Amino acid sequence: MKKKKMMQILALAAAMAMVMTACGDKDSGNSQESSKAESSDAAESSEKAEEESAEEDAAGGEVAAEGSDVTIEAFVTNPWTSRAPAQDDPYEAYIEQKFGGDWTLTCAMEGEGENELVTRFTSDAEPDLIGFGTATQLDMLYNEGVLLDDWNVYADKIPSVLANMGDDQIAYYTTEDGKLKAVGGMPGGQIWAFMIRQDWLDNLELAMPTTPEELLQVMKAFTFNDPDGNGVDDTYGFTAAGGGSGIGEVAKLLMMYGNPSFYITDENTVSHPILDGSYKEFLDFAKSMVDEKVIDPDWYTLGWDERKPNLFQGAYGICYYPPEALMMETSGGGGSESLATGWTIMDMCGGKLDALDLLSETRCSVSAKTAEDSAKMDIICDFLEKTAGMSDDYLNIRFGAGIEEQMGFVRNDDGSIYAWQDDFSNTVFGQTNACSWGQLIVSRPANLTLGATEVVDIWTERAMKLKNEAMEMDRWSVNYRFLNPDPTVKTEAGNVESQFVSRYILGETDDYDGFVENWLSSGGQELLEDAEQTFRKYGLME
Ligand SMILES: [Ca+2]
Ligand SMILES: [Ca+2]
Repeated sequence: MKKKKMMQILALAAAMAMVMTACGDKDSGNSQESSKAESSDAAESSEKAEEESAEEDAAGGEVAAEGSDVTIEAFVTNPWTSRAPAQDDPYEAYIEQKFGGDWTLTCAMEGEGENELVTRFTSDAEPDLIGFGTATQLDMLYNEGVLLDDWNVYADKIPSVLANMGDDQIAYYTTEDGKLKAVGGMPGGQIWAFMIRQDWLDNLELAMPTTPEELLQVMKAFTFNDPDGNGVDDTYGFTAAGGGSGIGEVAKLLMMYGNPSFYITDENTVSHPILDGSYKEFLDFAKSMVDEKVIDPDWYTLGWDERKPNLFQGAYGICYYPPEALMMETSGGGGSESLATGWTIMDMCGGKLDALDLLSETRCSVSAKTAEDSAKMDIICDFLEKTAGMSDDYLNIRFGAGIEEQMGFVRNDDGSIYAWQDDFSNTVFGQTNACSWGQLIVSRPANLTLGATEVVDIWTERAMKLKNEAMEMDRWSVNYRFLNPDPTVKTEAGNVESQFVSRYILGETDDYDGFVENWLSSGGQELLEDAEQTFRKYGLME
């Protein structure tokens, strides 16, 4: 079982690394970063007594459903789900028994979601219900006119879905002429924060840093003053997992100095950290960190997974990580229990954390052909409505409660929910289909916590406490989360940025003004204009 857990966590980490890489872009408001981090972010339990009967019911439903002439193919492109569905899928049986129809699930290969969808639509074999991993995939098909034109038509069948999405998310998916392109779960992704070792601060009699200068001093002490008191030079102030393709979490230090992306100034104009100078301050801090050797020297090359053993063994004094995932993964990775209480949320040293996610991790729609079939739409709307929010059907499908052994959830008096998965290899992160089906309807409300044991342990206690603290932190304006620029332009400008950042930090160039010009002419100016247009479209600026 230990080994299984480890495998699970490794799989998690791999998925996360993928996400982090994919999210090198700070402009992608709705980004996957959080979501993927789901890996880290992951997480999210029932009455065992119900399990057996549920299984029997499900099995009975399957028999009946296979006889149904209403077939519904669900198709998901989220990178978490890129594997073949299990045989004799109990989730499929549960859904068929609950909602009717003969369902099947198709998971796109990792990174191939867009291509596979295009192929399906162009060969007249479009799936019915599609869970899009990115808004770009949704827009591509919606703009081709091959998806349901307007979900508002079904408003009376999915009131809970629309209520849970929230006004901002609905606005994001609403076209200029008032049509709703897609539906999603509750807004939110993994909650990330800078984490710091309070026990090391205490050992060295240091206070929580509150400015970048103090932070650098703390990083030095964490690197050179034996903060863990073992007499060995075996610690670093900071860590990142650049994976050879970027600066990783170092980029998040920008948030000490200013907005992480495009924003509306006090003068009602649009600006960006690259243009307002805060980016330069961040670069200088990052360069000092590297020059002073207070960050793991492998920070630029280590992948997300490769860095984990050191992280779990307590080699780092500061990291950028979802606190919930840090607790869960450190526990699963064999970290000392002292790390459960050692890690705490770091002050942002004059800055703020990034805005909470505006969107849910997946957005769903149906093909235009499916929309013409009222029998299919009745079943699909019933499925979406009854799995909205944190309903029992949602928790069962998303976390296997009542469907698989060793999984369940508890509703606490304060409204929070604790979901537990006793065997990670057989859970939402692992080999069953909970993750895949769940990705159609995924929501990550902050009051949902996931643990590895039915009884809440120290790691889970800390995870909940730290997540709640992170939720209370000051955050930069959410406006940038509405941005959805042309992906080609964003990529081009992003490449110019990441190349310069690496060279600047490594001391190969100091031509910041030249970089700004290059960035503007390589898509930055277009992104600036897109941002202003978007802010005006949503009524965020005059
Ligand atoms: Ca079926
Ligand atoms: Ca030491």
